[in-house]
Amino acid sequence: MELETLTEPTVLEATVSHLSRARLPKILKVQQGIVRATHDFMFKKGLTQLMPLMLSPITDPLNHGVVDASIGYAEQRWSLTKSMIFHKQLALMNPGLDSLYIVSPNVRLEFGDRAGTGRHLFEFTQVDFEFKGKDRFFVMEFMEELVNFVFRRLNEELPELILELRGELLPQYEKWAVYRTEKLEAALGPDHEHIKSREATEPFWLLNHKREFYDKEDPKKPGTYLNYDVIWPEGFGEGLSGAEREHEYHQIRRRMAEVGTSEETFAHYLEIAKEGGIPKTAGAGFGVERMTRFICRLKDVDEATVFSRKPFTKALF
Ligand code: ASN
Repeated sequence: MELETLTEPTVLEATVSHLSRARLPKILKVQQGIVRATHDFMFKKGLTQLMPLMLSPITDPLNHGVVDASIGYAEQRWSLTKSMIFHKQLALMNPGLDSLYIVSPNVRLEFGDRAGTGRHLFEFTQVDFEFKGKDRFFVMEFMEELVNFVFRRLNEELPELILELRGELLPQYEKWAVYRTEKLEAALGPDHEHIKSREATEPFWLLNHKREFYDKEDPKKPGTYLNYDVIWPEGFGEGLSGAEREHEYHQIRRRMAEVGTSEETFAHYLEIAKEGGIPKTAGAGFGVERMTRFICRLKDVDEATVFSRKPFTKALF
């Protein structure tokens, strides 16, 4: 064996081989099918599409640490968008807008511990949607309907690709199972989400995560939260997160203090809240590449990228 074949591929070689994969055009076509069907579903349901923003003076604080991605411009600090959660709420201040969605690029410069999860990219796209005056039950039903709609369309439009990549056509689901984190944790321990995902054959809901201040605390049960995640089955893990939102000034401030979010950063948002300006909303966002991964049964979500975005890994383009 020649010495060269034993050495690690260079970053350039790895990049070229990643973008030349024979399966890539097929995976991309399925992903296109997901986005196309999603647009049609949103249009049919009357949600207004907003264009994405990549820079903002405020962005999602997230409930885990990432490397800061902000730049100085026009005597202000602008963060790269981690999610458009606040823009969804603020856009719904317009009395003529009741529901909206955004195909939103998110930059989350994850640390090395998320490089090997198979579920993380440091730059990805989520379909983020929000409804004024609706609750968690409405949003959960909406998502269940969206998944069946997208899956049906993929089966109709791309059956050969689905068969080749997934090994079978996509299912249609009945009502999804609902679990609570505290109950699963008591039964399965700290790794409950992954264990349950590996056991499951259909997507399910996981309720009540302790998270960012904007996820509403249950007024009837303080210390529990009116949020919900979609967990894809077969071990593919989290695919969506969403919640009913905090919109009342005092409660927002209480929750900020609880999770350690700086009030200073959110001063203007809080001013609007103080005037009662933040509407009562509920919504969610699903990761496009993660849905592609689940549908195509990809080992790693990075297989859905043309240019690798594996956390904490060098990329050339
Ligand atoms: N899109 C999520 C939501 O609507 C927030 C996020 O991505 N962190 O709750």
